[in-house]
Amino acid sequence: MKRILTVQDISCLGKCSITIALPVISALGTECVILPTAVLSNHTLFKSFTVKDLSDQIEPICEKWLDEDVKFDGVYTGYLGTVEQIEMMKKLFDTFGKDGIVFVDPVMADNGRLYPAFDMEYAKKNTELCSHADIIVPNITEACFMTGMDYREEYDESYIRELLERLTKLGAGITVLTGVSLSEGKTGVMGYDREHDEFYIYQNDKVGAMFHGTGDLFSSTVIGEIMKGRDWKDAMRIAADYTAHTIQVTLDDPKKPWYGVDFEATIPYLINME
Ligand code: PXL
Repeated sequence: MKRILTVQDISCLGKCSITIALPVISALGTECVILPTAVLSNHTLFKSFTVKDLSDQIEPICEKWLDEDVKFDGVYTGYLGTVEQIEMMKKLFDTFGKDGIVFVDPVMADNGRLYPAFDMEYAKKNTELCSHADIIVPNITEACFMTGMDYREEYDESYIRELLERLTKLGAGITVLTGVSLSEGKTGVMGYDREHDEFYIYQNDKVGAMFHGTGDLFSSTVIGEIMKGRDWKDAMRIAADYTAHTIQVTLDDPKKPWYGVDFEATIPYLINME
């Protein structure tokens, strides 16, 4: 069985980061080892939250795994807490990422703004981290913070291509922009594979709602599908369709939580996707 390591926070309540990655990656048939960066009462879009930083646990935990000679087929980082933790990830990639895929979701911003816990220094460090990855999946807001380009709500394909070109210079082999709408009523991804000099666009019907944690759902699905042996483009397509389907199912639930999506209801659908 394939085994990946995911490094993100545990938000006890809120359906994001590890509480999405662990069930989704497991359902797709890959062992998901977790390295929690912090424990939060809930994610940071609630009106308040507690946070216990776990940075001092990262090294001792990794040392135990080294004693056990554990190997990973991939390392997937998501929401990290501090610039110091981002620094630690570079070493962690050297130690545990060299036999597999390093997948970085530079979670830090959406809708034109940084998340409450972050500042420009964090954004800069997160950008550096992306240059150590094989695959990166920023949304448009994150890409703007990473490249210095202006954030736009309305754009055309040339704007997205320019963002992709600038992001590609950071160094990852595969760069994928998420939340890309190239025509009315559509949304999806646009990616670039440097080795094959190949662009990929996938657009599905836009569901008229935004929910928290959907980026984590998308990324967990992508890495889970890649671990199944799926080509990166198929993995992106499946993840985009699955995320859209889950948003729709959540909207149809009269008792939906405001803070996240009902991915629990759609896991059976996911595992049968082609
Ligand atoms: O879904 C991204 C995410 C993960 N973890 C925490 C967050 C967020 C986004 O706000 O606050 C703690």
